[in-house]
Amino acid sequence: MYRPFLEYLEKELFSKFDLRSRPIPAGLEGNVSNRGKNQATIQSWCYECAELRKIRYTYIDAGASAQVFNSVIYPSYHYDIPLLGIDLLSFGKNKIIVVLDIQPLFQEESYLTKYIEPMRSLREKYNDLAQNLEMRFYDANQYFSKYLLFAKTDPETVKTRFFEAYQDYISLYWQMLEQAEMIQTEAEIQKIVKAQKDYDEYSAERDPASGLFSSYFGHEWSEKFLYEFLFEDAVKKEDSVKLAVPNTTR
Ligand code: BLA
Repeated sequence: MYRPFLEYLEKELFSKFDLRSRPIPAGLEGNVSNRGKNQATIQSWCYECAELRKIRYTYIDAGASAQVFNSVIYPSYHYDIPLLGIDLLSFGKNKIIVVLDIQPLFQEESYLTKYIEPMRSLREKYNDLAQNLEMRFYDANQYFSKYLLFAKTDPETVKTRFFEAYQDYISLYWQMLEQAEMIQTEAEIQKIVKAQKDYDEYSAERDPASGLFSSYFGHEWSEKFLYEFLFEDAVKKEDSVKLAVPNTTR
């Protein structure tokens, strides 16, 4: 269902940037689940180039029971521009959720004016795809923009109207990147490094996909996938807690 979205993004990337493959830890590039009747496969791709330090996308195909296309694009640490976030989900015929956002690294007014206001006209154009749905896992005020597209919809709308919106948002993102000025000072670069790491940490902790991965591929694989690939700059909370709090029960 979302293959055309993957293909579109891939074509755009390869035509606009000089991509190199970015290694995916062994065993995490793909997997096949043999649990249950429906076979599920997951496959991921990862690239980098001078402007974008990590481009990752993942496709889950479990036939009619689940189709997922998920992607995050992380700019180079020399740019303070937002990340591009894509999460397209379909669980059976009746649960289709699409999320698309240019995700701000900071919530300061000046930052939002510079990078999020330019999204406003697209958001207005696609108002029907921005349904102000409540977020149960994430905080809408952290790493999301107020102009995100977030809709519960149907296959026909995905194929037509949402696909058009998808192309428009991606092209706005390329424009943003083209116009971005390189950061010069080490202190400013470090601020971006930290913000992108915080994004990974936040996302790894909240990601509603962990149950989905576990059910198909097991808990161990799922944790590795989250912490060593999807959000590799996140440090696992349990580990730091274990280090910080000595075991006094023995
Ligand atoms: C929700 N994303 C979800 C849900 C799942 C996934 C299972 C819950 C759907 C539901 O039952 O309501 C799935 N998330 C995934 C998968 C991956 C993943 C498979 O990261 C990785 C391969 N999520 C993102 C990105 C965005 C995003 C980049 O990973 C930004 C556009 C958004 N996903 C997002 C939002 C929700 C969601 C806003 C709704 C969450 C909520 O209700 O709080």
